[in-house]
Amino acid sequence: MQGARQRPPGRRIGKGPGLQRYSVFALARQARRHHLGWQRAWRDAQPKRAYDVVIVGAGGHGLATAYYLGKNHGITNVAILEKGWLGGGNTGRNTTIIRSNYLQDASAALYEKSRSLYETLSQELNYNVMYSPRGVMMLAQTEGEVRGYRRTAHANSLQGVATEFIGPERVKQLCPIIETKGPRYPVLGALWQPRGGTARHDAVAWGYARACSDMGMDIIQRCEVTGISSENGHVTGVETTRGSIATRKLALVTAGHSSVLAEMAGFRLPIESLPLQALVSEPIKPCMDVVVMANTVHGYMSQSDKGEMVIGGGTDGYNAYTQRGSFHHIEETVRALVETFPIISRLKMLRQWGGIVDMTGDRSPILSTTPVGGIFVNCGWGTGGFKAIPGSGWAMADLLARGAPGPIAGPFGLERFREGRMIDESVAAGVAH
Ligand code: FAD
Ligand code: PYC
Repeated sequence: MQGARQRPPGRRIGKGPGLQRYSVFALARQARRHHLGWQRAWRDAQPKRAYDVVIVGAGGHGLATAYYLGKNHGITNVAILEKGWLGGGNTGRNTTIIRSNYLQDASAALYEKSRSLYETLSQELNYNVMYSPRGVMMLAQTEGEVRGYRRTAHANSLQGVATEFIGPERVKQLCPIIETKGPRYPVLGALWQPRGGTARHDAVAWGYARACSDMGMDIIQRCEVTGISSENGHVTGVETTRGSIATRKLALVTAGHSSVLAEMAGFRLPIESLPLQALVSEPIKPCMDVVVMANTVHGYMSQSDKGEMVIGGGTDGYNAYTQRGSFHHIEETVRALVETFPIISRLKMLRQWGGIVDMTGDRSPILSTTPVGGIFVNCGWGTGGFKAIPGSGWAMADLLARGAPGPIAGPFGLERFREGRMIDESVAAGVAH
């Protein structure tokens, strides 16, 4: 790529001449200086006239794409444009569940790649993303779910993903606060992934941002893309609220706003945008050290390091762009969880918020070339893309650098909707839709 500032692929991030390394020694040194010597984690970049690659959206997926472009492919003349603040979209609004217990081979390969990258992400980025593989269980509360999860456990063992189907006694042992003999749906077992868990969502965005900035990439916040230009069927640049920027490679990584960006480029995406909400309770003493998802009654819960119960349910039943969500959904979610965990019945809820998720018909993502030359799209993660950030970034960087998908992104192209080659994950997607 001409004019690219090249960095040898595979170089370890965090040892750049300019970048302060975080360590216990750095902490001690800074403590002696009253913490006045810390650097900014990333530069506040001004837009240049042109870049080799422009990425729209500084959520986890956009930032991870940029990071692996630099790390794996040596491409660093990259701008990441963000209309708000980095990590302010779904990446900073999700409930941080990480798992790879999907049914289809293509999904298991993508999500397990991602989960395995999470295992060492803090060391790789020299930034504590607080990955906590505390274990994730998906409760089976109907005979249909028992059969479905047993099937997934078998598929996972063939795919090399460590999950197992466990009975109700083991569920109770792992999570004593569950009411296994529930009033409507008793717990019949669960799909258990011991190395699933959670991570700190903001830290994932911040860690990638810091590493990208260290590689010389420009993260440009408060810079909304308002138009996309092309000539002879190939992208030439973008219009933004901070001026025009030329590029021959453009990645649209804007989650719930993907259809808006696609319309600017002149094509359509099979995406629906829906609000999904979550809430947290007042902090309480540690009472739960696993993540539990109860998809039949329709709710899930984990406990944060601060002690808050982190709670979510399903998407709203209609398309919208409000980062809020409807009130009756909270009621339905809380009712489901009180039934599953009676001890939370008198907890006060502290905060509630929403994000706009990008849903495909088969509940699988899109990592793809598009009808416009040089434009690539990464979207359709719906309710479950936080767990996928490292793997998606890895695969998307490959797609951008080579202009064609590698083995991980291959099955997730847009053409699957035309060819009827769906990757059906409507059950494994984790929340009911
Ligand atoms: P985002 O983080 O939304 O980033 C896209 C960015 O694009 C935004 O910052 C936006 O401002 C920017 N943008 C949009 N339009 C423009 C424009 N015109 N110009 C410039 N910038 C623009 N996933 C899990 O795996 N586990 C979970 O437990 C989980 N829980 C969830 C709970 C909730 C309540 C929600 C809402 C989502 C949840 N998800 C979960 C899904 C997950 O959050 C998303 O799939 C993931 O964060 C998507 O990341 P992203 O980088 O694609 O999108
Ligand atoms: O994908 O595991 C998931 C998830 C949980 C809550 C929202 N999404």
